[in-house]
Amino acid sequence: MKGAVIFDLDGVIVSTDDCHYRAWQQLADEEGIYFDAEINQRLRGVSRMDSLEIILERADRNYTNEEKKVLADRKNAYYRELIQALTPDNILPGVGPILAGLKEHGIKIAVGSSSKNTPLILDRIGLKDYFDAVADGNDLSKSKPDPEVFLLAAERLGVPPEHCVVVEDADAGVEAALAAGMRVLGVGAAAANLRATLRADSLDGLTWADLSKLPTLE
Ligand code: B16
Ligand code: MG
Repeated sequence: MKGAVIFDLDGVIVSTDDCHYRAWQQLADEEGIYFDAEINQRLRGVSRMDSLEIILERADRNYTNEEKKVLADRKNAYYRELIQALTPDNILPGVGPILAGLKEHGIKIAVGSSSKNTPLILDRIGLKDYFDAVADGNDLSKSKPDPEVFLLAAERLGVPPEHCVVVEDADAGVEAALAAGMRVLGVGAAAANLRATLRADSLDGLTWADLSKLPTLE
């Protein structure tokens, strides 16, 4: 049977990771909490509230649940301001040709993202109606590395998990894909992850045929 490819959004289709980083940095600076690039790496693919918990590890006081909600909303407002500037030009190199090639060869494509801002981002980059299915942070009760997001995407595609390949930039996402019983191509920050089935620095230079070499898609 024809398989499917499920793409993570942030760090795979578009580089919103820098916008997340800047928004969290602004919040941490305002709160007087230490934050740096290394801590930021731990936030890749992790939900907004779980990301906040990681940032608050360096806070010198405890925050109530109500305060945490206010902080998360503030960060999201900073982030949404930044992503308003996204356009189709921000789609990462190599993504367009791979998506088109997969479609042309009858392989279904989906987005599997932790982000509740997925609909806004897909709209800004002109890919709102392009995918056969979308599963995102608005649908989820558990964050990556839980497989929920990818299992839901596969269900919405009507393709069994063993016929799905995931493309991910986060270690948490690689684990989520493996836990879903899927093969996974690690790109960007996950290109060094030896748990990934295949690894590449980016999608630039790869073709749909490179992905289709994975037996799941045949
Ligand atoms: P939001 P992905 C993830 O997107 C980001 O990598 C992660 O940094 C972010 O905290 C998470 O989405 C939630 O995003 O605050 O917009 O709901 O990599 O799973 O596409
Ligand atoms: Mg990601």
